[in-house]
Amino acid sequence: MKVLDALFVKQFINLCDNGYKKGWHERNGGNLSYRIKDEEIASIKENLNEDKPWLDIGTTVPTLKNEYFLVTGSGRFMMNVKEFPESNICIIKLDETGSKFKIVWGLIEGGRPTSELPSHLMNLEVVKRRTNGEFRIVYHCHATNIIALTFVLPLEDKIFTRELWEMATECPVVFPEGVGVVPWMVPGGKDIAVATSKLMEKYNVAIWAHHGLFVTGPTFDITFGLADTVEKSAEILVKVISMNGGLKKRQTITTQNFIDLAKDFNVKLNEDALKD
Ligand code: 2HA
Ligand code: ZN
Repeated sequence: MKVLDALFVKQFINLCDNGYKKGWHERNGGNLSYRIKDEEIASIKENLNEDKPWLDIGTTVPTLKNEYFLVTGSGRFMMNVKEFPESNICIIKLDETGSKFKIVWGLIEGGRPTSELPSHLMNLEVVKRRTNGEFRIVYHCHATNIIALTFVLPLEDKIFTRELWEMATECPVVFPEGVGVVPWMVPGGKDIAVATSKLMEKYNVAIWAHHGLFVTGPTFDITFGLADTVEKSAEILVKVISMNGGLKKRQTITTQNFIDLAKDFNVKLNEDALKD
């Protein structure tokens, strides 16, 4: 099968386009990675070119060795992925040690995979282990309202979790484990990758202060839906704060409400965020 005919490639491209339409991908902002299933690779194998040089990842991800990933290109614009996928995304294969990769399809005009490849692969490694292989997507976007909140809320997991939960009743059901926050760090390197992947041990959402959002999930819809839910909640919070001269709320979803909700929806909420 042609690579562009594969369903996972279509879904990947669709996510890029939906994120762009949301306004989360100005210029070359944001990136996406997908750990490809064996049967999906088998279906497109004849169209991959394995005769390529190995390049350094910049970190080591031993449990992802020999696996294939579909990723966005460094410096590429999400805006262009739908129209020109072969120029803007690529499939990479990792080597025996999980420290090198080669580009086996895509980026036909040259270039490298996303500048955040270390963060993507380290997060994919953590969530692969944590979910027994179920999670295979990591998505980074510059979600406007989440970024805005990192200028006014304390950069604490517990506070972001509680505030975001309070803004929409479905939030604690969609991300019961809460969200983690990474303080401002230089993007693109191993340090921010290590900090983010530590958070991915317990959360599916990591917020990068003054930068954006990292989310992970099992399917494209669920992963995008998670970013969408978190950002929608952040947008409501920005409106509430703006209307109300600060963080004072006249009424909100209370601790007892969350406990009742968790019981009915059968979810286990992050206990830290339930403490008043
Ligand atoms: O791809 O968003 O964090 C550009 C970025 C880096
Ligand atoms: Zn970014």
